[in-house]
Amino acid sequence: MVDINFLEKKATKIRMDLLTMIYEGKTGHTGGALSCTDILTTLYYGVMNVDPANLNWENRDRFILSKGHSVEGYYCILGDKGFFPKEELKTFSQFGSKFIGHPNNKVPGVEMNTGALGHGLSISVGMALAAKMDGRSYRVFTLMGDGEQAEGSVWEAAMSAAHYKLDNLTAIVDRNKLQISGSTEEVMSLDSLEDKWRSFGWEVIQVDGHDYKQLLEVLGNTPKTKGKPTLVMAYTTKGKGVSFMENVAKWHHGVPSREQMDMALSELSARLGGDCDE
Ligand SMILES: Cc1ncc(C[n+]2csc(CCOP(=O)(O)OP(=O)(O)O)c2C)c(N)n1
Ligand SMILES: [Mg+2]
Repeated sequence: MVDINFLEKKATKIRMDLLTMIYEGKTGHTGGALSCTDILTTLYYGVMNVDPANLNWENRDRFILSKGHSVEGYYCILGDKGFFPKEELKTFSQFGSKFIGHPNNKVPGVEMNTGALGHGLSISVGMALAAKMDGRSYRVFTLMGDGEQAEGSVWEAAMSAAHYKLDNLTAIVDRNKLQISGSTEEVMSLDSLEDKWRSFGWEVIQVDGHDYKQLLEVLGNTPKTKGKPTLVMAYTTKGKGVSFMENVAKWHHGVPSREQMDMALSELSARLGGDCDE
């Protein structure tokens, strides 16, 4: 099993990289990208079976970033894993770059274009169903936002995943309780979200979305119940890792000033304890 300290350091570096990308690209969904960094790091360095040298390997695990606006950490991880030269990320959000502000499948490692919320789960259901039909053992993971739960298409997909007994499908909700313009409870109340998923026939597991041990244990061992898709409700903090961005709705989409960048990078580098190379 992958070392927890390794994951923690890796996630901290990914946070520093994604902030730099947003600062240099002068645009980005900062809060949501920081919110899901630990989930993505755990998936890509500790759980999923993917091979950057063999993009079309039929048995690779699939990942769909349904909350596509939080693309920055995802690109940084794919670059770090060697899906493309990291240098290319310097073109983020520039005219003509394939590294646009939402995932697109011109980027090696990205399975599907996303960004219009509410579609990642439907695509994932198709991929999981295809695995069952073809007798393949790969798993399918998708990450949704909690604001995204207001999309009706999420629930059509949820219903069909249970109907087809897609236990090779794991959906994660980044439960940071904020969406674009304020709290999820104010914009579209969700509680009890766990009960909703359970009533749709899913196995529901709650985790602390910043606790690598819990994430590894749960994401590494789905399905818990044969014949049921799994919903991992990951409780997170939007803007996690940068004190002045945490739980502040306006950082949903925001570019730090030079001074704010320096503060953010110094907070994060303090967590590395002097280890900046690995
Ligand atoms: C179909 C659709 N409607 C609206 C938007 C605009 N939008 C972008 S992000 C966002 C809020 C998403 O909130 P949440 O899912 O909670 O994401 P997170 O908090 O993780 O950033 C909205 C409404 C969109 N991308 N797609
Ligand atoms: Mg949210």
